[in-house]
Amino acid sequence: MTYPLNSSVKPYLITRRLHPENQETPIQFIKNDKIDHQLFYRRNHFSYPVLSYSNYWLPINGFVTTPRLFSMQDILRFPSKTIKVVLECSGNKRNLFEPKVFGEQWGKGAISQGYWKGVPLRTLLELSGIRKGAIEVVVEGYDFGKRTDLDGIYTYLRSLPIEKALHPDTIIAYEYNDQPIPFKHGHPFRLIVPQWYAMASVKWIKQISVIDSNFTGPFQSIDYVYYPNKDNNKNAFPVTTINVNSTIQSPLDLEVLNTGNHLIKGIAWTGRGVISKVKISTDNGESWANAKVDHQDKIGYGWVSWTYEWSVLEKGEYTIMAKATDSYNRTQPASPFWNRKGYGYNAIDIITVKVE
Ligand SMILES: Nc1nc2c(c(=O)[nH]1)N[C@H]1C(S)=C(S)[C@@H](COP(=O)(O)O)O[C@H]1N2
Ligand SMILES: [Mo]
Repeated sequence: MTYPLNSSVKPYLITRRLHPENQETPIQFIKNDKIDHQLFYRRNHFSYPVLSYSNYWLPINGFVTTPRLFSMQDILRFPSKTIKVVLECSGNKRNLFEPKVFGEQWGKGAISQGYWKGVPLRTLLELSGIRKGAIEVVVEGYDFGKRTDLDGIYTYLRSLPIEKALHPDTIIAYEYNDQPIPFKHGHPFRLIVPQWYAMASVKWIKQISVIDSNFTGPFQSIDYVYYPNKDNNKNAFPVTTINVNSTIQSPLDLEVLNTGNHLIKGIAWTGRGVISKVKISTDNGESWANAKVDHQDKIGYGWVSWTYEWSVLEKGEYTIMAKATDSYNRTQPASPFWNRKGYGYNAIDIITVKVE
C-alpha cells in the first residue's frame, strides 16, 4: 500500500451552508497572495442565477443624459486595469463574537484575494453623462430570491456614493487571476470596490442606475448596518470600509508543539492606507515585538504577509496574539465592537498552543 506524498494533499473549502452556497477559504493553509479560484470563499444570498451570455447587455440608466447599453465586446475594448484586491465578507470572524450573534457563523476564512482586471465604472458612467445632482449609483445583480424578514422577491442590489463609484479603482471586473471570472464569483461582470467590505462588490451585474437620492434597499437598510444595541436600532450606521485586521495562519489554534524555534506567520490588511506594523505577543499580551512585514504595494488594497521567529524553551501553554496597525493609526482593539448582526470583527487575533 502506498500513501500520497504530503505535497499532493490539497485543502478544501470549509462548508457553512449548501443552499445558497456559503463556504470559506481554509485561510490557515493558504501559502501565497493569489488565491486559486477553487479556494476563494463563496458568499451568496440566493441560488446562482441563470444567464444567457449570447445576449448579454449592460444597461446604464437613471439620472444620466444618455442611457446606454454596453455589449460585452464594448466593455472588453475599453482601457482596463488590473488590481490586487482583498475581498473580505463583513461577517468574517463572526463566530468569535461574545455574546454570539445570529447569521452565517464564519470563522476566519471569509476572506480571499487575487488580481482583478476590468474597466473603471467611471468610464461607463462618463459615457452615459452623469447629470448634476447625482448622489448614488445602484448596482443590481442577476440573482434573486426571498428574504426571511420581508415579503416578496428581491434581487441582490446595493448602491455606492457617487464619489466611490467614480473612484478610478472601482472597476467592472471580467478577469480574475488572468482568466475570465469564474461563474460563482460573478461572470461575466462583477463590481470590485477596493477597501470596502465585499457586500459592495456585486456579482453578475444586471444593470447600473444613477440616482439623485439615497437608496434604501434591504441589503443596506436592514443588512450591512452596524446595530450597536441588542434590543433597538439606535445609533445604527452602515458597513462600508474594511477595518484594520490580521489573522495568524501558523501555528494552528490549539496545536501542540515541541520546544525550539517556530515561525509564527499570518496576514494583515486594512481598508484605509497601508499596514504600518504588526506586533506579536507570545505571552498573552504582556509584551509585544514587531513581526517582519513583507514588502507591500504603495496602494494597500491587498493583504500583507508577516512572520515572527519564536524561540520557546519552556514547556507550557502559550497565548499568541497578533495586532496590526495601519498608516491612519487605526489599530486592532483588545475587544471587538459588538454589534447585533456581527459585522466587522477585528479584535486582536488570538490562538493558544501547548509546548511540550
Ligand atoms: N449578486 C450578488 N453579489 C454579491 C453577493 C450576492 O449574494 N449576490 N454577496 C456579496 C457578499 S456579502 C460578499 S462577501 C461577496 C462574496 O463574493 P464571493 O462569493 O465571490 O467570494 O459578494 C458580494 N456580492
Ligand atoms: Mo459578505
